[in-house]
Amino acid sequence: MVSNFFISAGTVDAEILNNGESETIGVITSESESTDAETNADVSAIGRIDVSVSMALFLDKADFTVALLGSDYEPETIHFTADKTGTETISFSQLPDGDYLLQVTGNGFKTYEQEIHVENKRYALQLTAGFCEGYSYYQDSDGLHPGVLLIGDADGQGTIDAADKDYLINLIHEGAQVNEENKSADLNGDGEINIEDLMFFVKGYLGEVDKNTKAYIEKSISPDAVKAYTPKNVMVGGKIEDMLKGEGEATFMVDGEVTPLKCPDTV
Ligand SMILES: [Ca+2]
Ligand SMILES: [Ca+2]
Repeated sequence: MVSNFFISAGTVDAEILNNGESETIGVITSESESTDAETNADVSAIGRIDVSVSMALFLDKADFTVALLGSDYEPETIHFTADKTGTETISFSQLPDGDYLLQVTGNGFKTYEQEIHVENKRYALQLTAGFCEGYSYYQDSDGLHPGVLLIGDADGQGTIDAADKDYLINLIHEGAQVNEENKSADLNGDGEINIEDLMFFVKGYLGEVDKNTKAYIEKSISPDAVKAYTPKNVMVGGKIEDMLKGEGEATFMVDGEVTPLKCPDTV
């Protein structure tokens, strides 16, 4: 027996080809009328936004708060230290279609904002603290680059301008210690306010000129769009949804014959 799985956007047809004849054993679709509670999820709220944040600056400490305005999600905070860099991903799933505003804030960083129009898909964005090597961020480039979290908001007002430079230089001149009021000026998070912070300010201040710091948004099919419906004459082992997402394997038994299937392979 030969089994084929045909997978398309949101709809999956399962067929068993037996001796050259085709017999459709089921149509798997996000709109199928299954009695399984899991397959009856609200198909109008399948949008998903995945935000990845990583470090492209050598900082002792940095915390970022990621919020999706327009959604019911609470903001989440990401912590980085000199020893803990890497990439952190925050996902917002089951989003109804509509317009959302991604907002990322961090001590000493310009407030990052990007509008995302959600329409039944998965939207993936990468953000980096600082610019990455190997990408062109100029306005007339192709725009295929991560978004940039700009360092340099020394006075904690959410923007980077000449006032930050004056504020920082005054603090350095005074030999100020870091406290709750001026902590934004400790841009590199090392517990001191000095010339190193001024260097980081310059990175962010100059970084904005003629640059596009917004992330390219990668669109793909939402994993929540893939819902499985099992016909009565088919027994299933494993989770079909996991298999369709490429995360697992399901076993089908039709008329007593077992057929293992693993997406995207055909058997
Ligand atoms: Ca500022
Ligand atoms: Ca510092």
